[in-house]
Amino acid sequence: MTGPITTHRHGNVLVIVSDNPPVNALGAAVRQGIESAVKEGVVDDTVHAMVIRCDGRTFFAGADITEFGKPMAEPVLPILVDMIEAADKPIVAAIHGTALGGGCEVALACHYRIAVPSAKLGFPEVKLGLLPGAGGTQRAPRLAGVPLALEMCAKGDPIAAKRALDAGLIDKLAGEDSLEADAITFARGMIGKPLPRASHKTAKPDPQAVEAFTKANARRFRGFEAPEANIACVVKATEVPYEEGVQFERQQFMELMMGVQSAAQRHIFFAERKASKIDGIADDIRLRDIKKVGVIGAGTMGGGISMNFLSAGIPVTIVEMQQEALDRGTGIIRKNYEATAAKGRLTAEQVDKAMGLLTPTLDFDALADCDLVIEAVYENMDVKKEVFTRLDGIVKQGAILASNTSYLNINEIAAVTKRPQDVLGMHFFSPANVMKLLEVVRGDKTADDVLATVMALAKKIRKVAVVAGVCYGFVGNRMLMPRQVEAMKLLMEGATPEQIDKVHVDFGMPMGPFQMSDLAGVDIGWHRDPSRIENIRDALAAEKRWGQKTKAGWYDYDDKRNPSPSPRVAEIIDEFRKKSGATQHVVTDEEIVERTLYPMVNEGALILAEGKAQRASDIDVVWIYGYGWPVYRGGPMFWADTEGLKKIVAGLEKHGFDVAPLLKAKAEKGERFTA
Ligand code: 3H9
Repeated sequence: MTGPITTHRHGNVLVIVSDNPPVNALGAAVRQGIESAVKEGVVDDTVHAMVIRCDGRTFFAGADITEFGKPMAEPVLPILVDMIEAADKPIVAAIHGTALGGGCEVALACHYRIAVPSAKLGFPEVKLGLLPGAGGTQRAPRLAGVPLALEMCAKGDPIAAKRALDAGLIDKLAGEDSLEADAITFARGMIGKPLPRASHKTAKPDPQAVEAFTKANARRFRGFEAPEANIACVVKATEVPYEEGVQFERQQFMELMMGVQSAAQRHIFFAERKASKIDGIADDIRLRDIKKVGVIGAGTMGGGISMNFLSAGIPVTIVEMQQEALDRGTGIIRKNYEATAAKGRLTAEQVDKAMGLLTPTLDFDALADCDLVIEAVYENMDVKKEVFTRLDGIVKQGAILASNTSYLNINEIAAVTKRPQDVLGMHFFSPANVMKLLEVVRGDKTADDVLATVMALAKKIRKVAVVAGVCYGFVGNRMLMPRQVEAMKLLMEGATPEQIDKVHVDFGMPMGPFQMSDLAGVDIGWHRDPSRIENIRDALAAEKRWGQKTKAGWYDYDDKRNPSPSPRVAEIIDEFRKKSGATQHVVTDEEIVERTLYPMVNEGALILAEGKAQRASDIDVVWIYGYGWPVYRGGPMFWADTEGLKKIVAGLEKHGFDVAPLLKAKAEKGERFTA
C-alpha cells in the first residue's frame, strides 16, 4: 500500500497506521487509505480485530483545514466514520498526542479507545467557527453525557486522557511507550464480544446543565455563532435518533462553514502560524542560546515580562534602582503566581520553582552573563539611551539587547551601542504575563540570527510573535492613533464617549477607546501641569479624573468599578465644543465605524506599503492578540476584505481622509489584502 496509510499484521489483528506529517490531518489520501484498509480488514477472514493508530507526533489532529471551502474528495469524513463504526469486527483507536476534531470523531466511531496518559482529546472546531461535523456532537454526549460534551464542543479545550477515561470517552490507558502492543492485546480481548457502537446509545437530556453552561459562558460566547450551534447539536443528540441528529449536525456544520465567521477564524489559525515565519531568513538559521534572561525594571511591565520566562523554566535576573521598588515588584510576581495557584492552575511546588528561578538585585553588573536583556524602564528616549549605553559596557558579547518600548525608534537606541546588530525591540502588551502578543521590532541593523532567536524564544514562552519594522508605535499602536484622533473629533461634533464605546463593543471589541483610556490611565503621557489645559484629556487629568484607579475618568466608577456616564465629563466636553466651534451634527453609529475603524485599515495599508509589517495577516494577528479585535471578524485587514475595499475607500473619501495608495489600488483592481 502506498500513501500515508499502511497496514501490518500481528496474528489476527490488522494494525492500520497513518503517517501524514506534521499532524496526521485527515486529508483525502488519509481518508481513502483508512477506508480501503478497514474494508480489507472486514473482508479478510483471518483478521479478527483492527487497531488504528498514527506515527509521528500525534493521532489525527482533525480534518485537513486546507481542504475547507473546496469540493471534498470521497470518502467524506462523516461517511468514513460511520463505515468504521459499522464494521463487524472490533476496531480500537490507539491514541497518542492529540486526537482533535475529525481525529477525535474517528476515535469515537471506533468500538474502543485506548490512549497513552499524555494524550489529549478535544473538539477545537469551535475555535475555527465550526462544530464537529462527522458525528462528534452526537457521539460525545452519548458516551460522556451532556455536560462534558457541551464543554468539549462549545468551548473547544481538549481534555486529558485520564479525564476522558473517567468520563467514558476512552476505555483504557496504555503504557506511554507501549501503545501499539497494548492496543493489540486489548483488541484481542474484545474478539467475539458484542460490539459497542456509540451511535446506538442514547444521550440523557440535561436541560439544567445546558442552561447553566450557556449562562456561565455568555460573556465568552458573545458575538460568536459557532458555540450556539454546537450547543444546539449536543441538545439534539438527546432528542432524536443518531441518524436524524447527524443530519442536523451536518446542516449546521455547512451553514457555519459557508459563513464569514468561520472564514475569519480559519484565516487567523493560519495567520498565527505564518506570523512566526520571517521573510528572507532560512528556517534552519543557527539560533543563539538563551539560558539566562535579564530584565531591567521591576514595575508592572518588567514583572510581567519576567513571569513569562520564569514560567518557561528560564532563570531571570531582575534589576531595579531602589530596594523598595525591587521588593514591591518581586512581591507582585509572587502574588500573581499564588493567585493562579489558588485557582488550581499551578501547584505550590510550581510556584516555588518559578520563584526560585528569579534573582532580584540592585546590581546592574549582575546582567553581565545574561544571554538576553530586556529593558522595561520609563518610556523616554534619553532614559533608554542611558540604559543601553550602560548595558553595552557590561553585558557579554553575543548577548541580545532588547527594548520593551511601545513607540520609540529602535535604530536610535541601537546606535548608542557598539553592537547595533544585537539590538531589537520586544514590545510586550500589558499585562505582559497574560497578553499573547509580542511585537518583535527589527532595527535596520538587527542581525538575522538575533531576530530568528527572539521569534523562536517567543514560541517557548507561549507568545504569538509578529515582526514589525521601526516606525512610531510599530504596527499596533500606530494603528491605534488614527482611531484615537477620530474618536476625539467625534466628541467635538456631537458624539458621547458612551456612544463611541458602545459601537466598538457592539462590533466585538472588549472595550471602546474611552473605556480603554480609563483602564490604562487617562494620565498616561500627560504633561502633569494642571494649569495647562489644551484639550479634553488635559481637563480630565487636571481634575484627577485619571480613570478607574481614581474612580473617575471618562466615566464615573463605583466601588466595584462599575462605570456610569459622567455629568462632569459631559460638561467638559460641552465647554470644549463651544470653544472649538466645531459643527455639531447627529453622529450615527455608522459614521463612528467609518471614522474610527476605516482609518485603521488605511493606516494598515500604509504600514504594509512601507514594509513595516511583513504581510496583511500579521497586522490581523497583532490586533487579535494585542487589542482584542474580535477573532470572528478576522482582524482589521481581513474585515476590510469582507466589507469590500471599495466600500472602505468610499467611506474614507466621504469623510475627507487621504486614502492610502495601496488601499486605493487594491480596491480599484478588485483585490484583497488577505488570501
Ligand atoms: C475538523 O476536524 C472538522 C471535522 O469535525 C468535520 C469534518 C467534516 N489541517 O500548530 P502547529 C498545520 S476541523 C491542516 O504549528 P503544534 C499547521 O498549519 C479541524 N493543517 O503545531 C502547521 O503548518 P505549517 C479540527 C494543519 O505542534 C503545522 O500543521 N482540528 C492542521 O504547535 C503544525 O501545526 C483542529 O482545529 C489541520 N487540521 O500544534 C486542530 N493542524 O508548519 C488544529 C495543524 O505549515 N491544530 N496544521 O505552519 C492544532 O491545534 C495544532 O496544530 C496541534 C499541533 C495542537 C495539532
